[in-house]
Amino acid sequence: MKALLIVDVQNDFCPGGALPAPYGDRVVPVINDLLDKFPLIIASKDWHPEKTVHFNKWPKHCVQGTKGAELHPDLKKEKINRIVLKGTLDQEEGYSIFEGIDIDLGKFLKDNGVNELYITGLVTEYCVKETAIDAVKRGFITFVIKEAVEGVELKAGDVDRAYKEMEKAGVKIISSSDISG
Ligand code: VGL
Repeated sequence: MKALLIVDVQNDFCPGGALPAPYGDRVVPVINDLLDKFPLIIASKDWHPEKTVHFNKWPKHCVQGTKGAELHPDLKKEKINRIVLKGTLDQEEGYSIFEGIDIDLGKFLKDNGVNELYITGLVTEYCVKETAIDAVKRGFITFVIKEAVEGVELKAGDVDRAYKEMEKAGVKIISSSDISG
């Protein structure tokens, strides 16, 4: 069985947010169009405390309970089966969705018969990449849907390097039109 993962499609990672992917909001309609093709949909939220080691590296973003931490308003949230919060502790980075606190996601997916993961969301070079590589390590057949992810591209070439790293790790990069169902 396949599942869709929606990584951190939150206001702070979209234009106008605290740590925006320049075109972050473009993923929203693409993801919305995919929702009916998946029997199981998990979304993550970066959910940081006010003070965390994570903010030594990054501008303050996705602070628990703030507007910036909310999912993008146009995302069809009613189709999401579970929401996983991550990066919740002050000594934690929380890039991979498998580090979320609410459930042991790897176990939950396996218990539900999931063997294929389709990854979407924000941002390509960090949480998407870490989640995808983590998924391969945990034995899932892992796809990243290229129209459904966006990067921040802090340095020119970062997004390309992230794709190469994911492919090297065994992640398959696909187009949303490749998905049946
Ligand atoms: C992310 C940078 C810092 C992400 C989170 O969601 O990809 N990127 N924190």
